[in-house]
Amino acid sequence: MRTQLFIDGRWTTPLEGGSFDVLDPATGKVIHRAPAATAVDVDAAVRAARRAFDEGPWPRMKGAQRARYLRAMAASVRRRLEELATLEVLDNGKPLPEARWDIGDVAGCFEYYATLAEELDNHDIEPIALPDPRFVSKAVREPLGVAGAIIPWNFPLLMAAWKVAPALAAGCTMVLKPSELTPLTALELGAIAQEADLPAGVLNIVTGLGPDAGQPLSEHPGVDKLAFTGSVPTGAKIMASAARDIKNISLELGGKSPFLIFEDSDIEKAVEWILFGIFWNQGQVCSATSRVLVQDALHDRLVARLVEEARKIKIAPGMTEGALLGPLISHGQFLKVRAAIDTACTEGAKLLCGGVRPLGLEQGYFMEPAVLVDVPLDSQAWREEIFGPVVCVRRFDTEAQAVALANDSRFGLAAAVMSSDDERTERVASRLRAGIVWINCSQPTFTEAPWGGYKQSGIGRELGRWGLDNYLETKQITRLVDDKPW
Ligand code: TXE
Repeated sequence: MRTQLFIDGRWTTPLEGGSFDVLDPATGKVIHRAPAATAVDVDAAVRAARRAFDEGPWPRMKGAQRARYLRAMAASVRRRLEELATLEVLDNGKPLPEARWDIGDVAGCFEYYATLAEELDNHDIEPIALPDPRFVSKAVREPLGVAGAIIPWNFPLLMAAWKVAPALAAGCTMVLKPSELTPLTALELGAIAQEADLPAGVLNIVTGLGPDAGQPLSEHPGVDKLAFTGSVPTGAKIMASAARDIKNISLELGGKSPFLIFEDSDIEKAVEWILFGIFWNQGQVCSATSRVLVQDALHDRLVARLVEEARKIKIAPGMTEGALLGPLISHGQFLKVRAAIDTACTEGAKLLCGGVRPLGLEQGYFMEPAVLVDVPLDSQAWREEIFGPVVCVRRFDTEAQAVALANDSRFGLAAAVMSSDDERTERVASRLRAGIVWINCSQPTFTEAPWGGYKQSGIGRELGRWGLDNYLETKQITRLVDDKPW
């Protein structure tokens, strides 16, 4: 486990010498003291990234050349898959098989953007047809500059990859600020960059607290672009910092995603996808389908089966064989989720199961999966992101009512719909105000497809070619070719 920051290709001790505790959420015990960056370290990291961008070869290399570094990083991640997955379990608490998927996806993300970097060599110049024959014009795509990435704790290394891989593919340089709750695997990216011989300053990693390290990064005038995933209040602060000197921003800010289940759905499949859609990663997923809307005729039977299956979920530390639900990330998150359940019950909802610490697992931040029904529409539980293993279920009558209930939210990240009528699912999908709509499933995520939200769920799209566009500027170059007098 690393005790230093990664700045300008070297491991460096924080200039003010601080560190912070890293806890294992399965035990609540301190497992490491990570380096705590402050504004001076962030400044050194941004200067290194600036130099690497302004003077270094990185932004001027052919995409194919950058792709070789990205592929080397992917290979290094694959070589270390087991080690990184274990570290992720220790730091985040998630079950080991999920951590293995995440790390496999990290390697896949670097490989995918390596391919896009290669393709960029053929698509970086686009001729523009002009109505005036005295001019020829072209649009050129160029790297945007120095990017600052601030990421959360729910998918620690994967969230880093979603930003680092496209930024580097585009030719940007980057300063990455992981969450203080999960700094371990992100720091390993420094070693992975070294193994791949990445030029100094192209990727810099500063771990530390939000106000001490994140804020100076978001305010630094040497940063051209900010990419953030996290909460709405922090996203708003980052947007305000960016506004000071008009930095480019992309924000992914969570949601309150609906899952519409029509009465012609297969009840067993519906239960299976609801369970995965909300209890995967302990419900700490920005796209979690936390509001389930079930058509009247199916509602009672479905709720009964849901509770039956939720009770069977094996809750255990992430390294335990067969564990399906690990601990929540922190004591603070446990209390926040517990408070959300209590408030829901005082507001009129009924708790059918869960929401308590399982017997025998009192040490960590474990919670039994909770099912809430009759959740009032104006309650906090229905409206605000809980970010834990809590599903809210309501009934609906007509398709129009279901769509209206689904769209009645300040968020719009994801939504899901299930029905055996394909015309209906297509119709509903087109009416849902969300950046991602799953039909007859919930949560499958592909590096190739755009990811991001409507409304307060954010600005911009990650993944796919949209993710690369996040880190590119477009320049118009127009030449006068016929200088006869005008
Ligand atoms: O998020 P924060 P927290 C939601 C979820 C969760 C809640 C709070 O509902 O319960 O947010 O989680 C850095 N300037 N999501 O407190 O504060 C911080 O260090 C710059 C949804 O962990 O948004 C971390 O690296 N940076 C979500 C990152 O911001 C600052 C995933 C995220 O932390 C900062 C996680 C500041 N002033 C939580 N303050 C999703 N969209 O997936 C903090 N940070």
